[in-house]
Amino acid sequence: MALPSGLDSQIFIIGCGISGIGAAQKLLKHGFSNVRIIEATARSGGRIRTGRLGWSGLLHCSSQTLEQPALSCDNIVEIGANWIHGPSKENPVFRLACDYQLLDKESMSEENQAIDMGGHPLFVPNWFTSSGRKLRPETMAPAVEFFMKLLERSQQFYESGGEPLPSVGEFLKAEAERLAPEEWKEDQANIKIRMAMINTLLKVECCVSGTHTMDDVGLGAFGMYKTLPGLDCTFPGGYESLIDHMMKELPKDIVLYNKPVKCIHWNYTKNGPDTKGTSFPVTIECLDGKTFAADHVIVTVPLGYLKKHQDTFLSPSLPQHKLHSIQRMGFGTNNKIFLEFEQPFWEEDCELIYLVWEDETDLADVVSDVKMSWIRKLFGFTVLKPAERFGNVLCGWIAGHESEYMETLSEFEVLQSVTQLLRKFTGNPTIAPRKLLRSQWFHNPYSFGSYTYVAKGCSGYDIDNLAKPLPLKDSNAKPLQVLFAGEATHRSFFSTVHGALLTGWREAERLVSLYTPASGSLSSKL
Ligand code: 6YU
Repeated sequence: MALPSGLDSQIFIIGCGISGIGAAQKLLKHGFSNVRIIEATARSGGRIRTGRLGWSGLLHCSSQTLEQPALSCDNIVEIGANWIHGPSKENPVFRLACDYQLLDKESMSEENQAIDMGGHPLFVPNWFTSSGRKLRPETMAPAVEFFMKLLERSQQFYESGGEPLPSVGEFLKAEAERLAPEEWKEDQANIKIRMAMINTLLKVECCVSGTHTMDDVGLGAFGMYKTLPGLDCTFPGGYESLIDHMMKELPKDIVLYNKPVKCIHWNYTKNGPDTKGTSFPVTIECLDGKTFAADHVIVTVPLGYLKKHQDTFLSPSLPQHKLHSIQRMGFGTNNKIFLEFEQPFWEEDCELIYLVWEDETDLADVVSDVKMSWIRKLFGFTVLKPAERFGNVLCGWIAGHESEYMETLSEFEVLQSVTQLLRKFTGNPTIAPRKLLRSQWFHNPYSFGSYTYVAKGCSGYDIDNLAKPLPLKDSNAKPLQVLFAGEATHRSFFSTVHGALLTGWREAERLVSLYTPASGSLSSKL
């Protein structure tokens, strides 16, 4: 077998999100010299995307503007990833952000790193109902506490097995209906409104998991997702400041932008004028007809893209077990709707606004008529803090098919619906947001949704299957032709930025250990 020459191997990375950038960084650090990233769009960052409310087009705060955040970073909004989930030493995104000095002091403090909220930070809430009432914390806090305990229980089946129902949604609803009457028997007057609140909390979970309904999320695998300690924090200069810093460490011309890859031909030997007589096992075919010969390709495209193009993105097609795992795994939509107000209508310390529909006492986290009632799926708003930096800005959250339908409406139509909603819930007929910006992740042709969840009937083996490189181990063909990274390929941290980064590093390391860097020849591991 003709062996590639090691550190001068032609390595292409498909996708310039954080996993692709991380893979490139690691490969270059280990001495690989022919590394290129092919990106479909005109920008780096993928699902890390910082925009500005009130600007046409998306801009991001560059690292230079960090020195004067109050003036030049105002109106920053995160269209994609928002928080570092679990910012503590074990989190590679937190470590990078600290190294680049991108976080404020409080986020980096030992106290914040030690706080462990199990993935559900306790925001200071305000509750509004569909009859324009504001509810008191004493009325609503027990519903939140009750629901959090059920959620914790639903995560335990991963370790213990024996899950009584197939999905998280079915379990949460059955247990809430069974236990609530007993739990609140001394407080009959509030049972109905608390059940309506549980409905709202189910919609919150749809956003957290990035799914249409919690009935689609597998109960047995729910606890596979691991949280890290640390109080979730944001980037004062925008999440894209992290991408900016990482990109500065790469050679200037490493990325080929605006080059969607159409097909990866593997187990395909190409000898041509541009390959200088060498034979390469992989040819990358771009949509514009351009081709690139490669020894190795690291694929980092989102699972949503793979689902959509599973039959054509690789040739020969993906092996059956990999295809089945791609089909089984979940990839859903979570969108944001940013609104700016002249004056806040929420309390000064409020961090989260819940909307509770008083008529939703039967537990269901989907709406019956998406076109007419999509707005009911929007569970509420987080408040962008501090107001001196962001202005009076709320971020509305909406998941599922209702969210996908929202994307098809004009900004004006969305603004109208949200304004009506707010007037109804606050009882104030004059409330009028003055700016709106919403994300549209489902209609993004290079993601087709927001992030991965472990769907009903799916397990960690599906994630492992997806991550397995091609050709499979028992083949005699050249090894590690196509490798798979991206958030969907991390067993414990899928759906996160740190998960994505770790997978980029993992696949780069797989190539590093294939070669012996010192001699530039294949290592004894083969
Ligand atoms: C996090 C958070 N967060 C909100 C929203 C979204 C996401 N995430 P990329 O897609 O970045 O890169 C691939 C590139 O490939 C891309 O540039 C494409 O253009 C390109 N490409 C595609 N096709 C191509 C082709 N054919 N040719 C060439 N190029 C091509 N994560 O840590 N904190 O707050 C959020 C959030 C609205 C959309 C998030 C968050 C997810 C991250 O953004 C995401 O994982 C990474 O950026 C992905 O990087 P990548 O490199 O893999 O792909 C119990 C339990 C439940 C489990 N869930 C827990 C919840 C945790 C997630 N929460 C998220 C919440 C928010 C708010």
